[in-house]
Amino acid sequence: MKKHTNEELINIATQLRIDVFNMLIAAGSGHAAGPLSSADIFTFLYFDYLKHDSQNLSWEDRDYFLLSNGHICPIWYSALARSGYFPAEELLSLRKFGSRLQGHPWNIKTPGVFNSSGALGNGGGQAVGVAIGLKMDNKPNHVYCVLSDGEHQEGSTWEAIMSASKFKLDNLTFIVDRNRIQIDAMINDVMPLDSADTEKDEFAEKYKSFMWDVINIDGHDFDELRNAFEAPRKKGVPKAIIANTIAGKGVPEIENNPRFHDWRGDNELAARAIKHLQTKLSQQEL
Ligand SMILES: Cc1ncc(C[n+]2csc(CCOP(=O)(O)OP(=O)(O)O)c2C)c(N)n1
Ligand SMILES: [Mg+2]
Repeated sequence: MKKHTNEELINIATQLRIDVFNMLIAAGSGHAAGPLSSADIFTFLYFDYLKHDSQNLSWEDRDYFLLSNGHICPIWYSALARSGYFPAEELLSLRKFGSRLQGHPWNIKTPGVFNSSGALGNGGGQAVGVAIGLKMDNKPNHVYCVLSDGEHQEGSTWEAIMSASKFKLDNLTFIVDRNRIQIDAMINDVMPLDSADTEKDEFAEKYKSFMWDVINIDGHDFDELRNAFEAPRKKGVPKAIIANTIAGKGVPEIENNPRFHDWRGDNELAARAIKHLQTKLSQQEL
């Protein structure tokens, strides 16, 4: 996989965000806040870090990537299309009857989609299973799984976290999109994961108490993403990268607002968002 400079990654991430809005307009529904908060994570993974080959899906040396919070799939689809898994024009078939790009990822149909998801709280356990399988086969491949913060309200996520340290899965990395919102409100108003005192860092402490190595980063900063992924692994210890992000990142009109967890067909707002992002893209390209 070709490596990119941070400037190139910023442009790619902007393009992926534009793709998301075009998909939402075409579908008339979907999700906006999570795809945008995780756009830089997906850009970094697919355009810089992951060992993957869109022309050779069963490449022996590939990394395994799983998405747990399946509703943010527009950003996954966009990253896959732009890295050659299927034509970018197909993105506009999001959520259409018979499309390969369903509203929640379906591994049987979509090239590059390794796991199906949508029912939250399952991807972590699936990733643990894959990592255990690779260890059993003495394979060196690595497993990466993106999860949302909302999924950490589910017991199954913590069972996966607990199992990963028991089975010494140093071939496993979780990336948490810590955007602090969930379906219709702020996480801390619905079911808090911490006391919101960032000094205390209690969410990271939870992972540490389950014997994980934890790195807290700004999930929109490519240097911080790179350093976190490249940080040496501790033998026998799984790694969690807590990517602190902004819901709806990139479009000020929708940032930090749980109302945009899902998309309710506001095409004028989508058009304004695309214009804003295209202006950003043209300025970056100068
Ligand atoms: C098992 C399960 N329970 C409930 C839902 C409904 N649901 C869809 S998204 C969501 C919010 C989860 O929080 P998060 O993923 O952090 O949301 P975001 O940051 O994308 O707004 C919920 C409860 C679901 N998809 N699966
Ligand atoms: Mg969230």
